[in-house]
Amino acid sequence: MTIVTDYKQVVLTLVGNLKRLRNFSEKLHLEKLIQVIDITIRRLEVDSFSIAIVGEFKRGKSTFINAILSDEILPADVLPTTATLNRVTYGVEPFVKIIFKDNEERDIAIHKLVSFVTKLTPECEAVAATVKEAVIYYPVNYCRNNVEIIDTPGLSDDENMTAVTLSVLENVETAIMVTSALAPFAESEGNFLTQNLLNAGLSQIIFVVNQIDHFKRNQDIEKVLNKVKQRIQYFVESWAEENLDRNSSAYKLYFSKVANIKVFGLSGYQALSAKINNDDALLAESRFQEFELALQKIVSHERGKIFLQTVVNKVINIATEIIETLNIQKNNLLELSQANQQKYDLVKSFVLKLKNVKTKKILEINTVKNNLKNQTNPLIIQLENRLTQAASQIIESTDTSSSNDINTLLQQFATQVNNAVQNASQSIAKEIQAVILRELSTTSNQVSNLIEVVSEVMGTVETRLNQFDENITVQSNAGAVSNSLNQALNDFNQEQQQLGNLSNLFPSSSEIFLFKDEANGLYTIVGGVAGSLFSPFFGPAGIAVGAAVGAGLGNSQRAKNFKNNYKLKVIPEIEKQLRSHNSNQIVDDYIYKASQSLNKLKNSIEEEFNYWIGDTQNTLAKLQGKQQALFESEQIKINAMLTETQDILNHAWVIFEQLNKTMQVNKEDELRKKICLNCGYENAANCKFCIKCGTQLSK
Ligand SMILES: Nc1nc2c(ncn2[C@@H]2O[C@H](COP(=O)(O)OP(=O)(O)O)[C@@H](O)[C@H]2O)c(=O)[nH]1
Ligand SMILES: [Mg+2]
Repeated sequence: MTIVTDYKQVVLTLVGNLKRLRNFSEKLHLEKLIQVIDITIRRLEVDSFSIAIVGEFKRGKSTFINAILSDEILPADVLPTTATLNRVTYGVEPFVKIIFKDNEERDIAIHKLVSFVTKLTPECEAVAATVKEAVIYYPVNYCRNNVEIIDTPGLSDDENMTAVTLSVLENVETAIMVTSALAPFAESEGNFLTQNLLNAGLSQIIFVVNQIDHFKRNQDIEKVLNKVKQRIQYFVESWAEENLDRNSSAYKLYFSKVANIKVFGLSGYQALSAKINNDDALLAESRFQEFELALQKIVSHERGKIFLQTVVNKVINIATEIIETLNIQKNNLLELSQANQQKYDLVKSFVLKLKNVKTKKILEINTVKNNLKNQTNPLIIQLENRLTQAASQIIESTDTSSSNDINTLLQQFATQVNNAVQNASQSIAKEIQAVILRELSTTSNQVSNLIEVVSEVMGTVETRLNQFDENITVQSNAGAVSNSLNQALNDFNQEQQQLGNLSNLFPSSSEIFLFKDEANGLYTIVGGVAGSLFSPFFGPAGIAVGAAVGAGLGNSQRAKNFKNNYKLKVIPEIEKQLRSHNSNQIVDDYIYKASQSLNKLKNSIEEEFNYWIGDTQNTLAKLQGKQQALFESEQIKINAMLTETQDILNHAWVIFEQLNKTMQVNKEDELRKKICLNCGYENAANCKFCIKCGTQLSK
């Protein structure tokens, strides 16, 4: 399909594409694009063609249009005159429709126009301020078939007027920029051209250098025209250099509008006079016909292509902006997803840290359990030695000289040995207990610290998780976990107190009684609370003291013998009792209880941590899954829009190139002009009637 062979199909495709772009613009909230698209679609449907006459005030724009109309229709004056938009369009009978800003309409006679659209008097200016635009219906051939020529108020006049002019630019296909030969293309005109005209949606700009009648010599006129061309070239190129990337589509579009700068030097004023007075010589002098030929060509021959070009330019601009927006969104999405990933990773690292803390704590508690055994073992091993030592020491150090009564003496020995053994055993029991309690209390303190730190970390993690997705409320477990752990620690501390005194497992007090064994007549030491708590070291069987005890102990040798004898009897007894008693078992039982308590604590830690970690990991997976899905669906949507918009853009560029090519062909056609056999006027090749005298032109 080419535009030449199937113009209608191309238009349909463009409308379809614009509608798709509108849909995307809506999704992307690109309000400005929606507006441009709506206007463009409407223009496509109406098939209108608009030419705006723009330029600074007093360049002769209104006079120039009057010359086209061949009559003084639009008010022109030495003072800034035009205050509204004046649309000239075809009408069999001339009249004017005034459209007010409140959308009221009023038809007026054409000669009354001056009172509505000028600011020549304060009264007129007040009325003009209420007018949106004036539509001038006039039987001018150029305006047949929905062509309109728009007179704009002019730039730099005042701000409102400039705004009115700029608002028109998005809704026209061609702009004719009127400048004056007296001020060849001022800097302000250069700025208007580059910043406004070339960046508007329109696709063709024609330059008119008006008021050439100020120069009498042709070579001066040519000089001015060349100067204007150079200045235009300079402004266009330096702006592009500064503002556009050479490889961008904007650059290509920008230059396509000034690919062939058309500059017409003419005198609107002379042309108007010549037409009113039928002065052919003046008309020729005005050089107006050359311009009219171009205008004729535009409205009759090039119109469709220029119109398409404008639409294609708009499609390119719109699609490019949508693609830019989509790419930004895609980047944002990627950044968001990366930021999210980082947030997840951070939480994951916290969870992992907590897991490690837990594992370390469990290992530490296991070590404590082993310590209980390892550190008490040496004390158990010392037990027998220390008890027998205590017994011997007390036997050695007891003074026997004061008493000759064997019974009292024996009573005294028994009590002292008993006390010494008891003290020694209790002291060892205390040492063992101290070791165990020290380990347990260290554990308790450590776990207490752990709970404090860990519940803070868990709380932080939960707060973070809660911020991930405003639609998902993350249940907080940190408090409950911390409570449970504290409860377990309380229980653990309680159990330490319930462990009791290890020294209570040894005799705490007893009385020693001395019995005479009737069978052999010997005295026997017997634990007074035989079979009771005393039993670990002094069993129910008495200790035979032997025959040496009998006489008084005043003699030191005898006392020594007595003590030795006593030792010989008592110490093996202590050893025997110790062996039979199995004090290891008592300590083991104690340690077992302590270990059980540690186990309980350990299990609680394991359980609570696992619960929290498991739950947190689930939440994390849920959040991540949801966001991943959202991210992916968003990405799919963006990619789909991107692909489709890119297709539309590619299609627009194809049309763009085709149009450029046919424009080229048209330029060649231009050389083949149809000469009017009646008046000799050179008409464009596509003209059917002479635009000067109306004679039918031969093919
Ligand atoms: N000498 C000369 N004067 C012109 C020409 N065109 C317009 N003027 C005068 O310049 C003044 C401003 O013209 P006007 O059409 O109102 O300019 P506008 O403000 O651009 O619309 C008027 O006094 C016109 O008579 C021209 O081609 N030659
Ligand atoms: Mg004017």
